[in-house]
Amino acid sequence: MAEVETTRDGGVLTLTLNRPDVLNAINGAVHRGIAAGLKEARDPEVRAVVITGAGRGFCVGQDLQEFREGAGDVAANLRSNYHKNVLAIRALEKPVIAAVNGVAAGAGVSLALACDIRVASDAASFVPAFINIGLVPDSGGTWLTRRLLGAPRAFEWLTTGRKLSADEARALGVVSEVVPAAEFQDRAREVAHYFATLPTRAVWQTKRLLDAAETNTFAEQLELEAETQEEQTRTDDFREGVAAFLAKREPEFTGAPVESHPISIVVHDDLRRFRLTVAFRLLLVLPHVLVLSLWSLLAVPIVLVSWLVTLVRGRTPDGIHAWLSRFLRYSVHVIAYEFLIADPFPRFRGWYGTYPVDLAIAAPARQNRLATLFRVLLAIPAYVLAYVLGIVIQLVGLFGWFTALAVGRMPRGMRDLMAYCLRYQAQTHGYLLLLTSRYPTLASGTALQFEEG
Ligand code: T3D
Repeated sequence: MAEVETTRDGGVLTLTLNRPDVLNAINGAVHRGIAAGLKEARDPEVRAVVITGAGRGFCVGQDLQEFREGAGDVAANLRSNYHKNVLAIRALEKPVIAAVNGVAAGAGVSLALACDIRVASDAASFVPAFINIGLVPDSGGTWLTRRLLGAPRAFEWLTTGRKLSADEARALGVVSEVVPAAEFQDRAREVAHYFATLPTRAVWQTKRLLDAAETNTFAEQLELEAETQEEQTRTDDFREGVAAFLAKREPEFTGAPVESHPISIVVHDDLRRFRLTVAFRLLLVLPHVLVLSLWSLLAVPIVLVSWLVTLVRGRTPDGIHAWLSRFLRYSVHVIAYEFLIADPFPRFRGWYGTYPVDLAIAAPARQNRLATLFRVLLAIPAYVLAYVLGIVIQLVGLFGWFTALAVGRMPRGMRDLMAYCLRYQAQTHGYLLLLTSRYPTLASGTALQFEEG
């Protein structure tokens, strides 16, 4: 069983630290599991993240068994593991909720404090613990407690190592609410789903602004707020919020980023190609072609159902949207592999964050019923262009094949051109599959992102 389990429930991604025998003490596998979960959380369909623990503990920090033979290079471990994960929580453009089910100690306290909000079971407690073994707080523990409690109270708590009960933590503002243990899971789920329905971009910008306020002057912060507000007015959620207010109805936010197409390609490929798998690429891709054909057969009735439901309700059901998103993403992984836009052998499941050429798809949004009715006809011009761009991919892929075979690398220009064409194709198919009502676009914008390989 995985040391960190990830589960999805609508827009909520839950990471459960899963070493209950040692109260979820952190070892290498836990670090890696948290890192992978936070990467998965970048999927636009995820709009809130929960971190919690299995069994009676939340997380008791570093696994002290690993110190039995000596501490090793502690600073290196902190830098390459703990720091990466707490920084990733702060940088994640979604709310992160610590559902503190039981005792939190050492870096487990830091982990909870790095989250945006903490909901605690009445069985939870908070133990700084570091001082008890002659260490200082790490993983942001001093910065985060000082920010929450102020220097004198943080100093007293961290140097005495005093265990705070959940109620004491609530009184100090360390947690926002305490829930009886029997009701805890339900309440944590409720809080997460509430956050997942908010205008995600506005929640993220609020988190970013509050973090920036730590170091900004008042005048700098005013300026940052003004710039951010201007950006927010260009989001669909802002338009929806105002429209809903004026129509006296509940808003339906999607969390879509600013003026970006809801379907975008994210590339984090290092351009290196393994000559042997390049040589046999067309053979190696065959199992994927077979699986993709089966997915395609299944997709036909599902799209028909989706079309009918969207015609009636003006919105694609969440479950169907999620399934078709995985189907489209998987097809992008396969095409990227086949034409050497990326090198690793893809997985068969189409999860976000599992391939260097990835497809980000926003949560379902309202769709115009008339445009839904005539979707196939409306898509024809885009489809013709997508077909032409498919030929471009094939030609560039052919030249790329010879180059990669000769030098073990794909030239950046070729890779980027193919990714650009692939993005248009994916947007066209997404439009046809009713994953978005936004017409495909050739404008690059934020819908094509190249990240460090
Ligand atoms: O190199 C680097 O990475 C440096 C980074 C350091 C970051 C840190 O986090 S340093 C701080 C490490 N954490 C601690 O010092 C906490 C140690 N644990 C405790 O003080 C207590 O366990 C608690 C107060 C948290 C809970 O007490 P209690 O009585 O509820 O439970 P327990 O009986 O002590 O623990 C239950 C089991 O979990 C027990 O195992 P056993 O005897 O049933 O086989 C215990 O050994 C194990 N456990 C608890 N904490 C850890 C642990 N095992 C490994 N590492 C732990 N941190």
